Parts: sequence; structure tokens; C-alpha cells
Amino acid sequence: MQLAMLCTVCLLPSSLALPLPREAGGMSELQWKQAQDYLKRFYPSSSKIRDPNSLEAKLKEMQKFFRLPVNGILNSYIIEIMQKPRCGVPDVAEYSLFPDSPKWTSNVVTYRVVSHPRELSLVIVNQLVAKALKMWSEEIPLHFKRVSLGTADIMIGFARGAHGDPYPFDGPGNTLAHAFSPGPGLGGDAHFDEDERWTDGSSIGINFLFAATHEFGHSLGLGHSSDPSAVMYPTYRDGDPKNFKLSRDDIKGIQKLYGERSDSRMN
Ligand SMILES: [Ca+2]
Ligand SMILES: [Zn+2]
Ligand SMILES: [Zn+2]
Repeated sequence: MQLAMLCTVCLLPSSLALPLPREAGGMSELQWKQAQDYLKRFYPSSSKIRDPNSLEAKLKEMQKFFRLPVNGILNSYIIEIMQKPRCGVPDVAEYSLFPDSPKWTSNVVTYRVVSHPRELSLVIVNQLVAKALKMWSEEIPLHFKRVSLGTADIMIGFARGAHGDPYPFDGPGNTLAHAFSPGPGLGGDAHFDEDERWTDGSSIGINFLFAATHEFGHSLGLGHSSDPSAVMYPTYRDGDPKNFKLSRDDIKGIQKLYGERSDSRMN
């Protein structure tokens, strides 16, 4: 999957810099379509703008989010970002919370792992989920309780394609997972694309701990961060699991919602 993406990027002229509106001469129909789809999907907030430049406005939003020069020009570097595996939740520049700041009001939040991918056993998934949730609960006065039956606040599962919510998964690559902000029903739930190759870090694939920690940030009420060091950055990055931790930005965001733990660092 990584190789296929790199090849697609290699086909682009290196100095490609084209205005987004239709004059995009050197761009293939497919690349044009993919860029449009990406902007519509991940930058829905300016979708009310009906003028022909609305895609340009979305591209500018994307450039702002990724801290690039905001000029509305599509280039090969942006296409490269668009082709990176990422979270399915849209980006809102400079917001760390969802609109209306939903959060859990009880200090005990339940979770349940309902399914696991073929690469990882249920036991391993449960261990990694507990580890991911602990990263957050160490910073805020919230406790997570695992349940193995019935409905939990945060239902966690793997699925492929359409899976009962309005956001079908897309096969290997691109969208890896998504999660819903706190609330009843789907609220808080975290879904992972079963078509990815999931790993606990011992083999090649998408590190489930990294993806789960990010998705649980959404389950707790955080939106995406434009800080590249944040766990809540929207694109997936591989790294050494030993060095994996929340960034200052993630902690600032989650404590803005829930406050600090009074016994922070002591347990
Ligand atoms: Ca996918
Ligand atoms: Zn996300
Ligand atoms: Zn889903």
C-alpha cells in the first residue's frame, strides 16, 4: 500500500503548481477527482459556499491547517499529504474541541471491545485499548471501566466498508479509523478499518496503539490538532512505540475539557 502511494506521487512533475480551479492542466483526471474528494470530505465546514471557488477555499483551509503557505494552489506536496493514511474525522483548523465541546459528564466512562482484526487477538486488542485509554486518564480526572457485555459508553470495533453508520470505510489505506465525540448512541464509539493490516508493533502495519490513542482523543471530545507533534494530528505516522506519548498540545486540549487530575503522576 505504501509502495503504491509512493509510485503515484512519483508520476507527478516535481514542480507541479497549478491553480485548483479547472485550469489544472498537468493533472490527471483521477488526481483532480481525488483532490476534490479529499477536500469535500475533510474540509466540510466551508461547504456552504456555493461559488465556483469553494474548492479553493477548502484548499486554503487545508493549507492553513497543515501550516503551509495559504495560496489556494494545489501542488505535488499537497497531493502527497492527501495520499497519506489518516483518520476519517474532518479537520478544523486551530480547533482542538468539537463544536459545542461535548464531553463525558460522569467521571467513570465504560468501554467495550466488540471485535478484533485477524492480525491481533481480542486479548491483545484489549491490552492496547487499556494502554491507549490510560494515556488520557493519567492526565484528567476520568476513569475507564471495561465491560464485556451490553452497551458501553465507548464501543470499540473493527469493520470493513459500510458498517451501520454514515461513514463507510474505504478498503486498505486512506481512512484508517474514525470515532464519534461524546454522547449517547454512536457517541464516543471508535471504529477501525478491518481492511488495514493492524499491528501491535511487532510486524509491519498500522500500529493499533497509535491509532487507538488518537481515536480515543475524539471519543473524549478532542478534534484534530494542526500541531505535527500531537497525537491528534490527522495523518498517521509510524514511530517507535517506546517514545509514543501524548504531546503538550494533546494534554492542554484534554485538560481544557476535563481539568487536571489532582493526583496527577502519583499513580
Ligand atoms: Ca481504509
Ligand atoms: Zn482523527
Ligand atoms: Zn464507523
